[in-house]
Amino acid sequence: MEKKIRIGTRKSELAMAQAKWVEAELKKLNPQLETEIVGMTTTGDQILNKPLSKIGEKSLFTKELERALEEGKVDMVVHSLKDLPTTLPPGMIIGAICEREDPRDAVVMKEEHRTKRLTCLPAGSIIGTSSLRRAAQLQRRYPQLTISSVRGNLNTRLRKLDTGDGEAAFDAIVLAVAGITRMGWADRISHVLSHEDCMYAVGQGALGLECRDGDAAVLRLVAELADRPTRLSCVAERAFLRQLEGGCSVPVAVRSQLHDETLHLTGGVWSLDGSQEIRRTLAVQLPAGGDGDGDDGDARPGCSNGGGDGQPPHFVAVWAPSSEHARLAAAEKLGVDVANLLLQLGAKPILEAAKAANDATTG
Ligand code: DPM
Repeated sequence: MEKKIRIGTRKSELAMAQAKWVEAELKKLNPQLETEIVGMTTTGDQILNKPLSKIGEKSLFTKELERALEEGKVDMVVHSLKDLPTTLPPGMIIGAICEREDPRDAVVMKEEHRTKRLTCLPAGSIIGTSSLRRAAQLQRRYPQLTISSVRGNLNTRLRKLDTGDGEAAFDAIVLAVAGITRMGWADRISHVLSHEDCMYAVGQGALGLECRDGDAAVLRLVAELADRPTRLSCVAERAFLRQLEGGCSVPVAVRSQLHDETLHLTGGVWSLDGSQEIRRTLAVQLPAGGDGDGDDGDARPGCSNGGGDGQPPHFVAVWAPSSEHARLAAAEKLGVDVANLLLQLGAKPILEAAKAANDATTG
């Protein structure tokens, strides 16, 4: 590729670290490639005083970046996949999902509690998170603890924990292992939460590379960074979320595992206080096909909008080579099936009540 590749990203330290990682991986595979990282501030970065779930607008962290992509000011945008809505604006596509880090959440304790687990904290201890998903699950498992909102970027949150500044004196905060690790703070993790304690967000721990659909050169380039197992899991998770019509404003969580070509997906929904829970697991045996690692083969990046072979062009906005289409269709169906099962079991009123209650309180 002759031209310089401009990589768009938010300006937070985490987002910058993620963009630099992608840039380095691209250069490993293409030593001649010229690249530039373009950092941008988004609406979401400017509203620091409200919990995410209360800001009320989807794509808060992605809109400005997508405009730059559309206008050709950047050639791709690096996102935490969990911040990318399941439906993208027309003309945009997730060209690749990179290998997932540990998708789980972790507890970071205040210094004096460092070696303790959540179970050992005194009643009334304050746990900081503004994720409704974490709050509902933790409240259910640990009713003796108090969950309190904390926002700001990761640096700000850790500082609030360590200095006791701000809205509450937190005893611990809960964050994604992936983010803490990418910031170089893995040593601050007191313990990782099991799936019984807290399932993770859709797409958590994976990076999504958003591109212009039809930009064959860039799609070909990013396809080299795609990780097949991560893509399968994340397509199932995203299909689950889309079918539930969930987002940041409701407590929804997942867990997925790929063992010997069988994909297992657990989905859950909770009331805001965690008192109600619906959680089920389904599995699918993925069809054989493709060429093993599946990322080149007959891949024709950029032709995703009209293969003429009757296949859907992409899966929950994720591009894939046609050698993977049958498996991804199965993964997508798994996500839809788990969502439909939860809906049959009464997920809808729980989600609607959570949405209404969340909208009614002021942030
Ligand atoms: C979304 C949520 C949060 C982020 C909601 C959720 C956490 C918000 C909060 C959709 N995006 O997880 O239920 O704690 O107030 C975000 C983080 C990462 C990506 C930080 C984190 C980490 C990297 C990754 C914010 N987005 O969750 O600790 O998961 O790849």
